[in-house]
Amino acid sequence: MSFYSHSFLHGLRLGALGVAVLGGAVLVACGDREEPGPEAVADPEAEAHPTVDPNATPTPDPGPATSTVKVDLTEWSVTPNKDSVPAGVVQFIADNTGGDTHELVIVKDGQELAEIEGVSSGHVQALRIRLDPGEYELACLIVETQPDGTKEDHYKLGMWTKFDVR
Ligand SMILES: [Cu+2]
Repeated sequence: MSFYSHSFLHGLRLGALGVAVLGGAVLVACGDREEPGPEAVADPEAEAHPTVDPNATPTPDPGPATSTVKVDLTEWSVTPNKDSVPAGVVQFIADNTGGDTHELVIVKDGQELAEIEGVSSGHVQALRIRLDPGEYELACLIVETQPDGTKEDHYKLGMWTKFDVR
């Protein structure tokens, strides 16, 4: 039963979010922290998409972008060229203008919806994702361990910003 619930919700989530990563692997967070159970059924994200067929195959391509957001990644900031877009298919272009490797993660309610991993210094990579209205975060979640053992947590150093979809 609990396995069924989890698969059901996962299907909803994938169905609701068509994610395509250009030039990279498709990666969709599964929400591991969520314990399947009665409370998971009340997931507001799932309830927001009651018409999605739980048996539907995830759409690998969300379709053409309705908005494009260029996101500058550097030490230690994530700076989109706009702080909100209308709901729809958003193309994020991550531009690493810094010296370290960074990533761009789209976060909603503490869940990683999609990410562009490992953007090297001086490189640009894009992804498209369908986003519903709401408050999101754009973040780099890389944590590096230095030779002396200290951690360099990009998020804690400031690599995140709020992003609104209206
Ligand atoms: Cu970073």
